[in-house]
Amino acid sequence: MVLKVTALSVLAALPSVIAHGGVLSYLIEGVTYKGWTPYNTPVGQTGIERPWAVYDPILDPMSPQLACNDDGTSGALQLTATVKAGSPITAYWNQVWPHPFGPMLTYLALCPGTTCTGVNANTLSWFKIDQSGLINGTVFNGYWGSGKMIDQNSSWTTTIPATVPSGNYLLRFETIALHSLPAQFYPECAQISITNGGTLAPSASQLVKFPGAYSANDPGLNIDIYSNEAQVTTTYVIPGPPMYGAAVVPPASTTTIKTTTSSGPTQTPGTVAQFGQCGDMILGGDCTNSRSGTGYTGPTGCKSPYTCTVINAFYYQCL
Ligand SMILES: *[C@@H]1O[C@H](CO)[C@@H](O)[C@H](O)[C@H]1NC(C)=O
Ligand SMILES: *[C@@H]1O[C@H](CO)[C@@H](O)[C@H](O)[C@H]1NC(C)=O
Ligand SMILES: [Cu+2]
Repeated sequence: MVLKVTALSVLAALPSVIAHGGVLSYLIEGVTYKGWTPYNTPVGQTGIERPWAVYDPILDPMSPQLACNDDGTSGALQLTATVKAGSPITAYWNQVWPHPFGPMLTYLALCPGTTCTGVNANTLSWFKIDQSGLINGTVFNGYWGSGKMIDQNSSWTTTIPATVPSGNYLLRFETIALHSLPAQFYPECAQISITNGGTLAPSASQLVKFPGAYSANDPGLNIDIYSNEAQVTTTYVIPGPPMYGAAVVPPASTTTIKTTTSSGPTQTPGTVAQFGQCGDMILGGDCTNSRSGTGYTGPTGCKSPYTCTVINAFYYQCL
């Protein structure tokens, strides 16, 4: 009996861990660099990745953790990888990455001085060197950068632009998951020293702070991918600043995606009674595909006349 209870509580604790994650390693010019190992003690950990503690997403675009999924500081035994400008860098997420709906983004930030070690990530100015949003299909069920990342062995490869000046940088890989609102941010950073660089510094309009680069009202973040409108929308505005190196273009005529005010899941009558937990009716109730809460796999639909209502990103209730 005691054993059974223990096993059950372990199972119950698992989904919140395995449902999310982050970058665990990097491949740079044929060399694999171990990343940070969350959930292990920081004592003795060494690697090129900035420390981060848990697999949970960041839900607030103004969180002080948004730069590197931690307090912004380097580890006690922080390392730096050397990489030539023009080279690809691959980041590997824990497998299999569970969130196929949302963009992939990669940023660089130049550190002052001769190393990024000791530099707080929140003080830096970031520029975007790579992004992938809605690749094809509709916002509702299209193919996204994050889906491509999953298809690529839960990895993403970004090429350091050959034009970037040499120096010490933080490299920030980010995947944003849009299966629930608020949007989920998963950023991690590595310290790199770029050699053989070019001469094109980012322009002022391409530089942003984290937090600061995103707002909860950004059309690419305040987006209900389950709305009727999303089912016919084939464009998506990737959040953040204009890309580094992009030609300056006049502002496009407003083709932003409108978001609906009521953002509940599609309502199909079900079996859940008033005040019971419910979930998304379209794709099932798990964290992987549903907007309805981490690890929830129970029945999705509410008994008539109750409505499945968003309480928060992790809990929907029949009200
Ligand atoms: C979207 O792109 C992917 C990868 O290129 C492809 O496999 C898929 O068939 C495309 N889907 C549509 C609807 O075009
Ligand atoms: C897939 O990624 C893992 C790291 O998460 C790596 O160990 C493995 O070699 C990769 N497989 C392929 C085929 O690249
Ligand atoms: Cu998750």
